Amino acid sequence: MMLRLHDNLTSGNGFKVRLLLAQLARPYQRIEYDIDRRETRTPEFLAKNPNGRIPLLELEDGSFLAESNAILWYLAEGTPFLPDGRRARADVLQWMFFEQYSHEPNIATVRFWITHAVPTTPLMDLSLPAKRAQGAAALAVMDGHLAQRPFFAGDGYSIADIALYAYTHVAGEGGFDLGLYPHVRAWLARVAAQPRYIPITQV
Ligand SMILES: N[C@@H](CCC(=O)N[C@@H](CS)C(=O)NCC(=O)O)C(=O)O
Repeated sequence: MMLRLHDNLTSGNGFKVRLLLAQLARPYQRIEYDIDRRETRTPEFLAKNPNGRIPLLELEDGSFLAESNAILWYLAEGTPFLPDGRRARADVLQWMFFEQYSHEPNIATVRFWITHAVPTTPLMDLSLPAKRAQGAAALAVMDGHLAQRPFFAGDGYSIADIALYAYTHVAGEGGFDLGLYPHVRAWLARVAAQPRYIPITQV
């Protein structure tokens, strides 16, 4: 059986996996879910991923792997997208954990609320200013790191860059001003210039 990606085309988390698969030139089947219609919350999908979220990679043996950054790590093992060396690999993990804790919950969540026209709740109103501030802080941390080096970890482009690129390059859709971060913008251009790069909505 071929790899099968359970996915949504607007999702940056899904895009991480689509981009790496494209750059690895690995064929796969893709199944689209309408997350606004809660298609990942059906009993059938929950049997595949009890956490009810895409991306979800169905492996050749029929088992399922969830969490975008775990999927990146699995696919990149043994390829140039995951560097050798204890320190370089730990640096990749450092930036992927940073992405999931300090970046994605702020930048991706605000983008989702806006682009999916999620009806406002009092909790969203309360948390929006903090999410904007924490998202901006994450972009500033990235800008500082990228002032010193072209990519996030190891000696070149890696899955740390893919993980952080996915929601950074569309941060403007959530109202974040990328004009404030020149080193981030230069890095976005370097990532988009990588061989076999695809845009977020391209399969
Ligand atoms: N930490 C997870 C987050 C996955 C996630 O939030 N997926 C969203 C789309 S980006 C989703 O499936 N939402 C549908 C839902 O929660 O019902 C990852 O990195 O894969």
